[in-house]
Amino acid sequence: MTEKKPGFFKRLFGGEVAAPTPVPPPSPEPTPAEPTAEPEIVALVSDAVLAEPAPEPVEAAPEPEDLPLPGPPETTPAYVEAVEEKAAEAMVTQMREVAVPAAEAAPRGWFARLASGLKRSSDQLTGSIGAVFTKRKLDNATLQDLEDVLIQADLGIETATTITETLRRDRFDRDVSGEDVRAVLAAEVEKVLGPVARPLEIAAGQKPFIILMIGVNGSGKTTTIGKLAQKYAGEGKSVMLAAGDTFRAAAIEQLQIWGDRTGATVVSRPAGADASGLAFDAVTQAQAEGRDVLIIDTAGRLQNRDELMNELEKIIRVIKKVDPSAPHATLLTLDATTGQNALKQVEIFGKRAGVTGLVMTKLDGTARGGILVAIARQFGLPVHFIGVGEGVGDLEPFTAAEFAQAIAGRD
Ligand SMILES: Nc1nc2c(ncn2[C@@H]2O[C@H](COP(=O)(O)OP(=O)(O)OP(=O)(O)O)[C@@H](O)[C@H]2O)c(=O)[nH]1
Ligand SMILES: [Mg+2]
Repeated sequence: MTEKKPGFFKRLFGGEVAAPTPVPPPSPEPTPAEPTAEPEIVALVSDAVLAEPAPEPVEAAPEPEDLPLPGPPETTPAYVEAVEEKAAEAMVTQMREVAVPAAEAAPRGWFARLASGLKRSSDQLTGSIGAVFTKRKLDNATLQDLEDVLIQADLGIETATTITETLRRDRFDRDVSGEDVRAVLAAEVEKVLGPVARPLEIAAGQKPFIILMIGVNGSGKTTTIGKLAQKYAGEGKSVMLAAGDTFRAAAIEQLQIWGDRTGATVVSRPAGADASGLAFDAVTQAQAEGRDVLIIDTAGRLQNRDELMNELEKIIRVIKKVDPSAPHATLLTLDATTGQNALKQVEIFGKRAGVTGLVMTKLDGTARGGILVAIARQFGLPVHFIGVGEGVGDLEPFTAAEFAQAIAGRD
């Protein structure tokens, strides 16, 4: 994953990164009401379908009474449910089998881990910049090519324009190296990200400090909760987790595993229970037990599913009934691989749920880390943490200078 892949320039223009069209790509994430859209499940369905022996060629058309039941088996609710259950079981088994992952990453320096996490983004960007700036004096065509590269890297049109205009002003008609451009890029990215790189302060007087974790399906909410539980428990805080994703199969057990790993108490209700009721219980219990931190998980939901966003608003209303000042932090997890759709997620979750801060996950698995710059410029919301891996140690406080250096491929 961290190895430099050949042909990134081709991939850039060949389609791995979306073309700079204002139309957001369809979200890769499923909706809770459409269980077949779950990526792992889709994969399992395809595997199951692929694993089936190819039908024998038939000599003659079968009589109507010999025809199989109508509809392909993978579309029947029972089949989908069985596949979903299998996928959930597999995930939980995998989580149980894997020892706390990536604690082993801890001895490596923070910048090294960030740089290796962001390598795909920086390789793509710096490789493309290098390709544009081969033996060329800085002219209009080069600047145009550079602007295209920066836009394709999801940095946003304004940042792309600022960088090219800075170069035009300072270096026009002169030899410019890739390194010169990367320095300007890093400086501009840092300027945009500086104001949003703000730590999540756990107010000492606020007990319990209640964090609500929200986001689209699979964006990394539960994993981030596990990482945060580890961090706060490590600081000597008493942590409680609430299994507010009462919808998805195995979500409760997934959180319980994180509770076991980190020593945090997990409050849960049976699957299918009302999520706001669970939130009410959890806040009440955390108050009664004098916990320092309560982190509430929620089911993944697409921002355009109105009824699911209503449910989220209800969860927040119910939390406020117990503690009117809560939630003290409403964190939106954004999957960096989503690209441009993340902008819509921030906009709508922000309006409906009053997002107070962002966590960007999976920066290690994408060439699209530049989207964070576009989000910062457009919304100015604090970015508290970034996820650079699946392990418990792979959550880092967000710092602008390091991120800027790493994404620009500078050491
Ligand atoms: N590479 C990488 N994987 C991550 C990161 N954060 C989470 N993941 C993985 O992403 C997948 C989904 O993470 P979850 O934490 O279950 O996501 P979620 O938002 O709780 O998902 P739902 O509850 O289904 O909405 C898991 O396989 C995680 O291990 C990260 O920073 N880097
Ligand atoms: Mg989850």
